[in-house]
Amino acid sequence: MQRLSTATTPASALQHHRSLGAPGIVHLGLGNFHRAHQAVHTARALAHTDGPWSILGVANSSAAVAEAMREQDMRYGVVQISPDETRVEVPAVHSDVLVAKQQPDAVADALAAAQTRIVTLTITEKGYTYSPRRAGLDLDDPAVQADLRGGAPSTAVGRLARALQRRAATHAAPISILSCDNLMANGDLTAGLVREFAEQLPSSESAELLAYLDAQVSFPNSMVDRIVPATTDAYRQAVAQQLGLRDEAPVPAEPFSMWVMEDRFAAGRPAWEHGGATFTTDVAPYELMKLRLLNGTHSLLAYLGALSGCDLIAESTGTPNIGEAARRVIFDDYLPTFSLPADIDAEEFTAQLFTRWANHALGHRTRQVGSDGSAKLAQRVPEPALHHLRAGRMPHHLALTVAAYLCCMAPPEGFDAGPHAAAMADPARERLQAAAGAGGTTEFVARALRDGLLGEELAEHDEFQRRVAEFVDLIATRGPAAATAEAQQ
Ligand code: CS2
Repeated sequence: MQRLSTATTPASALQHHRSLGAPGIVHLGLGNFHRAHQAVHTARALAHTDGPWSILGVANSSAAVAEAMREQDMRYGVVQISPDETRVEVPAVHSDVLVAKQQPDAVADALAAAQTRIVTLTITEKGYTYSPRRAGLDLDDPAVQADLRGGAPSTAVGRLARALQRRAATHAAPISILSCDNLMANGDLTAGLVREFAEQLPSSESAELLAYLDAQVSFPNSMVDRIVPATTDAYRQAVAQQLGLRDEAPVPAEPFSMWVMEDRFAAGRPAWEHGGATFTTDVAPYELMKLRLLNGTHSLLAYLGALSGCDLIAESTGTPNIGEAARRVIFDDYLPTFSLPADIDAEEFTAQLFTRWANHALGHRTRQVGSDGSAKLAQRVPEPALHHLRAGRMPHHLALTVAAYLCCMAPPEGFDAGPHAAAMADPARERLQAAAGAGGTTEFVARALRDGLLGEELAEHDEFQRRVAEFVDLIATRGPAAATAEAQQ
């Protein structure tokens, strides 16, 4: 079978037929999410309005996708999966790809180039070297310290700050840094981290960078939403079936996609409004809706699902006691904590979420959503939990979410969390297991929460800790269904 390439892509699958303009966008984090989200919206925008906005995609360390894309003239299929249809589209919007670990200088040059006018980021929550304990840049992280000392940076914040320093010292051209990760006020957060990095530099360097940041760099906030599972052979086969071509880098995705951002671009932008994105002056209500209703509930579905033997989010959603727990966490614990955007109806949005989660054909796995909970939960649970606790109410299903996470990471003695929990990757797993080793459940939960997992205020909340500990014990002794029944009383 022929390989996907410029010559073989059928016109009917191409999202965009123009020749590519200059790489005005450098993207950090060449993962599936970027390739099925910003790349697709950008291709649609370029199909409508041409411009110097091709994307230079930068993978952090893994070379596999970059190599496959190179062999395919930067092309790959986005395999859109709904229960009754599979469609393949080829965005064809990348002009080149790099791997930061292998080509650090080329990445630094690209970020510093005057023609680069936007840097987009999908580096995942843990890629920001953010410390919830410090509520800022993790200055205890050896990688951050190394980046501050100099040499080729290895953290995203270090890489951005060093590139911006170079821009400041050379052409000083304006640029926008657009975070597309699931973090509250992701633009403000990124700006704050880069500034903190700048403040740690020797004073003359620091002053120059801070002045450039103030004058020439914008950090718009954005909300991104599309469920994008990991690639498997099934998706390679789907491209083979649909296009009759071999694609070694396809990306599966649900049909739904949403992108809402602030229109604060220091050096222009693609006509994303023609590519399905929405511009607004206030992204916060969309971020809150997304992070709490979708991502927060997703975590509950992942952990309770994994503990109940579900491989897929769709199975977990379809398990009655877990589906009901998802409904309760939405209506009792998340929805009362913020105001929805004016154009969104709670019932409709929630019904749509359940339909999206129930998409079996997508094959979205509990282990994928459950991975890196130590970085994700901090964005999803503490603020809404504190909202209720400060008013004297216990958010039972948020406590249950945290308990289910802890049971997946550090299963209590004699409790088998099962293969899906065991397969969840998390940098905090070892620490949590060590914390579980000594003392009873209450001490374990206290130690785990004080580890910086959910910020200080929640970690010190005795009642919340106790409720989490009760759920951990219930899950371990009587199983997750007993815990959901208890939470629903
Ligand atoms: C998920 C998200 O893995 C996770 O934590 O909650 O990746 C989710 O699928 C996306 O944010 C959907 O937009």
